[in-house]
Amino acid sequence: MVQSYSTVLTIAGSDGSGGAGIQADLKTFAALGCYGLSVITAVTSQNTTGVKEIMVLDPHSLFSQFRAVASDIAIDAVKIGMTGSEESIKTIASLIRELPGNPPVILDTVLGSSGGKVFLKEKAITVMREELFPLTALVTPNLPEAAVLAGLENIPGSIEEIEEAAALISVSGAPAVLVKGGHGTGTHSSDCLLWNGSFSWHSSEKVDTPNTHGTGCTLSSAIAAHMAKGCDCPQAVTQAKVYVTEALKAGGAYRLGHGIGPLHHLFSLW
Ligand code: PXL
Repeated sequence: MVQSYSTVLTIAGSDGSGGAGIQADLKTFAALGCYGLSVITAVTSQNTTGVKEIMVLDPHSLFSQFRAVASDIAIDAVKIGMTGSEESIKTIASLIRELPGNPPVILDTVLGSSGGKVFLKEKAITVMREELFPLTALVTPNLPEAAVLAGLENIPGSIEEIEEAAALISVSGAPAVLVKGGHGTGTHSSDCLLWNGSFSWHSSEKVDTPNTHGTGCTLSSAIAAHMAKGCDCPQAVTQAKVYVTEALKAGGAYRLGHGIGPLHHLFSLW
């Protein structure tokens, strides 16, 4: 009998060291039983010690990569990571608008690397809010990104502050918001989901590991994979957090490179 894959498209940057970006996304899709497709927005030169250089691809290339894939293959979910520039964001928005079937779009609001490299200028953030947010099923800022996107002076810390940040981001155009608490203090990584007008909190144990490079990319990709397979947003978040926790635990046993190593995305295979 002929079967259909659940397909997920990632629109993101390449990380040659394999821990984040497109490479993390494709491994996550594969681990969770989905067929991964990709459109590369930027080529970063990086390793486990940080991002050295970024080459943003021009809108024509995005257009051409996207059209080739989307004109041929049905897409069940989309994950957007590093977008690269204001122009890229506008192009991605117009391409998403013409995608048949309205698949769920998960936007990881990547504003910079954890090492401090800025990926998007302020004007591009405004364009992201105006053009991309309304096209998404979910946006997934971490705490520092939530502060920027919500226009808050301080990084939210308390439950009330985090819920307020999620609400402000939602008012600015995103139908659903997951504020990731991994950068907060405490023994648990508690994420706040604002979905269908109400808050739910999703908590997982914080894994004690030096290898956290690409955790955000991996979580948003895992959410997209579960949504491609038919989960609603809260179910997808719950299951994605289980996957990320296991991948962090398994990755802790390895050493790769001289800096912050990756998760073990394929822990269930080897
Ligand atoms: O984790 C954010 C991120 C996303 N995409 C690419 C990256 C990084 C962080 O370094 O390199 C390509």
